[in-house]
Parts: sequence; C-alpha cells; structure tokens
Amino acid sequence: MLALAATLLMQPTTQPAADKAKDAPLHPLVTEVFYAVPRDADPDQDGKRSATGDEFIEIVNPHAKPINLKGYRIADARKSPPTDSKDKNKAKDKPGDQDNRFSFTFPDLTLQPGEVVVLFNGYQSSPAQPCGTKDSAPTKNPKFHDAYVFSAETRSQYVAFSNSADCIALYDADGQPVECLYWGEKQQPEAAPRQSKLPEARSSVQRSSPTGDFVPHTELPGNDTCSPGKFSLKASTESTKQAPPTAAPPSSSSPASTPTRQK
Ligand SMILES: [Ca+2]
Ligand SMILES: [Ca+2]
Repeated sequence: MLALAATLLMQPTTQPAADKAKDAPLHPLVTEVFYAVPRDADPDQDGKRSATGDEFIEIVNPHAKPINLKGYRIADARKSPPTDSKDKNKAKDKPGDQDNRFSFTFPDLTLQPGEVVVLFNGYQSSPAQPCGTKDSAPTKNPKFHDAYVFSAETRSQYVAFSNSADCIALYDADGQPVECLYWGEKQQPEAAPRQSKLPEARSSVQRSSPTGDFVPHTELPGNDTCSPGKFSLKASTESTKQAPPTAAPPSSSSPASTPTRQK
C-alpha cells in the first residue's frame, strides 16, 4: 500500500519531464560568425573597414514555426585574469577586460521560418539602413538579402571578439545557454546543448548546411569573404515538410538535451 502510494507520488515528477522535452522551445540557430575582419572587408556596407565595428553574427530560424527573439541574448566569453605570459600580453592589449564583454539582448521581433538576422558590433560604424538596436527592431533590409539587421552600437573598441581565442554564446529569454561557439585554444566553451568549434579563417566562418560544421566562408560555393543576411535552409525545410512539427514523435528515445536538432 505504502509502496503503491510512493509510486503514484513519484509519477508526477517524471511525467512532466517527458512532456517538457516534447514541447521544448524552438531556438534560432547561429549560422555565420565574422570574428577576424580582414583589411579589405566591409560587411556592414558603410564604406569603411572597421576591425571591431564590422564584426557580425548571423542567426536563422531553422524551424517550421515562428520564433520571437525578445530577450534572447548574445554574449562573448567572460574574461578571466591572465594566468600565463601569453594572456598577460592580451591583457595589455585589452585593458579593463572585465567590463568589455560583448552583450546584446534582442527586442521584440518575430522571426518567421527561414528568416535571417544579422547583428553587427557597430563600433564607430553605421550598417546600411534599416538597422535596429536593442530598443527597436528594424524592417527587412534589402541590402542584406531582406534579413533583419541590428547594430549592438558598442562604445569601446575593446568590446570585440578576440581574433585568437574567444567564445560566443546564445542565451534564451530565461538566460539559459542554447548554443556556444568557440575558437582558439584557451577558451572554455559555455555549457550549452549545441557546441561548435569555429575554424581559423581570413574570412567569416559559416555553417556548410543547417546541420553542418562551420567552415571558412571562402571554401563555400561563391568563394565570398562573407554573406551577412544570406543562408540557405533548403535541406532542413525539406525535412520539416516530411515530418510535420504537430506529429507525435515515433519514439521518445532521443535525448532531452537535443530537442531542437533536426536531420
Ligand atoms: Ca564597415
Ligand atoms: Ca550568411
């Protein structure tokens, strides 16, 4: 009797966990990062190259349902005190690193399936209009393949991604990390369900497909340095057509930590 009561009491704690996995929120996907801007590049199209201001991150809604970006945040690594001589040199280059963390929180903007967002660093730069900020979402920008373009409007040249080693994380509106991208040797990736190590490149790095690894952009068809606002979702759109999101999953064997992964 007591054992039965215990079993009944146990059930409510396990059942919602399964439901939670099934109804897991759909998150946007980071598809391109430009963390080391070469001399001849001007991705934000303001007529001048800025080592900091032209840095950008591109994200896409890879799902068959809309996603509201409100409260999603992109930030780079927490800067830790130098522990060896190499890091000391880096600290010299970047005084006051603790205060120089890149962080941008999106305003209210609904991304329809396949729609793209580009977030520029914006230090002493003015991306081609229309361009949104943390306070207001823009309309679609025809100069960037009809993507939604934002500027983080950073005020310091030190609020930048490190060319040698850094980590960028995407957090949901509850502050939970959903994706981490890291490069170089010394950065510890943020614990996130989706992790990608970015290659070194004298161009941006972009996913080879919605589920593919990041590769130097110059190795992709077209041989371009970067493509802010442009990302093809063909493969994943086809797969979501084959498996409607309303259909019950054939089994619950997939791990709860990767609910957004699509083939
Ligand atoms: Ca520029
Ligand atoms: Ca792109």
